[in-house]
Amino acid sequence: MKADIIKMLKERQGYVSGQELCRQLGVSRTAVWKVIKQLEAEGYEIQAVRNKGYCLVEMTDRLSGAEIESCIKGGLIGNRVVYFEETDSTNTRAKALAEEGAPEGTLVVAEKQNAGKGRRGRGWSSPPGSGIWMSVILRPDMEPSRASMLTLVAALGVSEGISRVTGIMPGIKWPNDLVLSGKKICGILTEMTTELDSIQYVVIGMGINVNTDEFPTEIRDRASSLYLESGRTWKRGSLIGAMAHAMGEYYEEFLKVKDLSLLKEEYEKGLVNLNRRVTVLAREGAWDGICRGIDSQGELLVERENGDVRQVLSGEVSVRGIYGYV
Ligand code: BTX
Repeated sequence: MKADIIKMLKERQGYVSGQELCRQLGVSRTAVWKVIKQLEAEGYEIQAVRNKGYCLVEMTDRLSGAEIESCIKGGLIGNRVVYFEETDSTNTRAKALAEEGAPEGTLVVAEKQNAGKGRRGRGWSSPPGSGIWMSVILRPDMEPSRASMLTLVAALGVSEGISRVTGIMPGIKWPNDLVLSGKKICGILTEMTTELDSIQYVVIGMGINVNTDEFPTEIRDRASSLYLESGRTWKRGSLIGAMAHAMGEYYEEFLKVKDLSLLKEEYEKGLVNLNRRVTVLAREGAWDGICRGIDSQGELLVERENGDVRQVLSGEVSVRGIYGYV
């Protein structure tokens, strides 16, 4: 009910009468009044005027389960929201929920992670109040070998969601980072559990630096945020709503063919590596080439000096630009 009231207040430019809220939600005036008081205590500035009703004047950027639910625009992703004030890692929580049978589309969000995970055992800085740390549970009916493509689907969704809300279009550094001015503003970690030859569930974790104004010294030179790049702060709830919606749309496209052939062009539009020299850090040694895009399986196409084009599998290698991080 809290999420419904937030949503109704947000959608209306002016006042919503208490009577209307009661009627729509099928609850008493006292119940509505109690929720309004709770929302005020949580930082929403609500004007209550006799004979007119309630009007949302301002809201802080504080996240809560109800705030996130009020921002979800329908679609698969975010059909269920699980929110933590603090947790170890939303990926770890999402995996536990998936084991218990949580449905596809469940979105797990935390204000703070005390053990945020990057890839290959690396950490992810996830302080409270400034970023979006979230994971989504997917249950696609396909072979496990196709799951790594979902990282690219998520990158598209996050990038499109950011662009719809802020007008800023981040670049994609294949396969799983979003960058602005050559610095990382988002990382994606995909984890999977399989059962024989099929996927039981996939958890896609996304960390987005939104209003971060300062990073730990060890990542300061390669991390940035939407705030640092645009000079203003953004409402994380609106971003979550837009990213979840966009990701749902791309995921639907992906499921039609279970590969990236319908999304390849869109992905390449954002690909910062495109037509640039990259260094592929493979286990057998590093080699250079020019990035020519991706194929329908999400592999990076890298042209060598002799004109041969090699496919680079995500997970196997890291790709670096010859200058700096991108
Ligand atoms: P990655 O291995 O590509 O990147 C991790 C590296 O990025 C770290 O070693 C560090 O150098 C740098 N780094 C750490 N924190 C940040 C940050 N906040 N911004 C920019 N750079 C940073 C990328 O791994 C995958 C990250 C996924 C994070 C999400 S958050 C929600 C979900 N839960 C969870 O535990 N992980 C995912």
